[in-house]
Amino acid sequence: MYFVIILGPAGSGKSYLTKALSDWMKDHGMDVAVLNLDPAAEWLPYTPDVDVRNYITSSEVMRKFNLGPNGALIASVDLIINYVDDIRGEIESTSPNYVVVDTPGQMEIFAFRASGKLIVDRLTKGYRRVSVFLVDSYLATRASALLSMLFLSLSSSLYLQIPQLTILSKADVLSEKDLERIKEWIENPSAFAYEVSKELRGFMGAIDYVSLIEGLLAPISSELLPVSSVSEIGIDSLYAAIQRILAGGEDFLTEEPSEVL
Ligand SMILES: Nc1nc2c(ncn2[C@@H]2O[C@H](COP(=O)(O)OP(=O)(O)OP(=O)(O)O)[C@@H](O)[C@H]2O)c(=O)[nH]1
Ligand SMILES: [Mg+2]
Repeated sequence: MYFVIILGPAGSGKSYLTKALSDWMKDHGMDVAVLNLDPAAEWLPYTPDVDVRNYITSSEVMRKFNLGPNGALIASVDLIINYVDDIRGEIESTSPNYVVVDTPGQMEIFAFRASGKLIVDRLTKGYRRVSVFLVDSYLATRASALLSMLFLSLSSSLYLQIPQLTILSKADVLSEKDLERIKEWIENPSAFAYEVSKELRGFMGAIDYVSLIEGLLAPISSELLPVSSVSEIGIDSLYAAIQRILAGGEDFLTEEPSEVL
């Protein structure tokens, strides 16, 4: 079994990508289970095979403990830990090749708190995993916003300690020109830094943006892959990139049921 964990800020397109990627894999003959780990989701664009909401929902926690929406989400994510073994058992009983995991909307609650890491580690223990971090294309056309998102991507990867792919979600909203500009920034840290400095007009002028950007881009191995769940742009490339991380690109390794490591 291989875990693909979809991460990203609220509204970045995690749930739609969970659907698009898992549908694509199924269409290509793979055995995929979809796990919803968002206890606050009221509606999902897919039907999960395994659903945390069968164990706990934020609305229930809100009522029971008299909490507001954020407090309830924090508490429900903390409480998921009690059910991780059951969730893992449900997944293992169907032993799919891949498990695509949709995560809670407020990523800071999941990716930057002790319980999030604990849940991911316990859920995936012994199996290979990769996370896919979504940078919303609506933000990526502004160099300084893209830079902030790259920080966020790096910090979630450092916190969860999972190999991570950083992708541009909702790429269908970008024009060819936007895509070219973003590609140039990624390939050329000096051009990226120049644009950031221009936008920030001297704010934090003491920062050496070129070195900073070089450092941030180093773990984003090749490029910021443009992907769309609506037009399916880049889903095949995303799958190939996932494969490269999980199995060095050898399909046969991930298309057969895996041994526990
Ligand atoms: N144009 C476009 N819109 C998209 C795409 N993917 C998602 N969206 C839209 O973006 C919004 C948020 O998508 P979701 O998949 O629910 O995002 P999310 O990260 O799961 O959101 P939360 O779980 O609420 O944080 C929805 O209105 C989708 O219709 C895409 O590839 N292209
Ligand atoms: Mg969602």
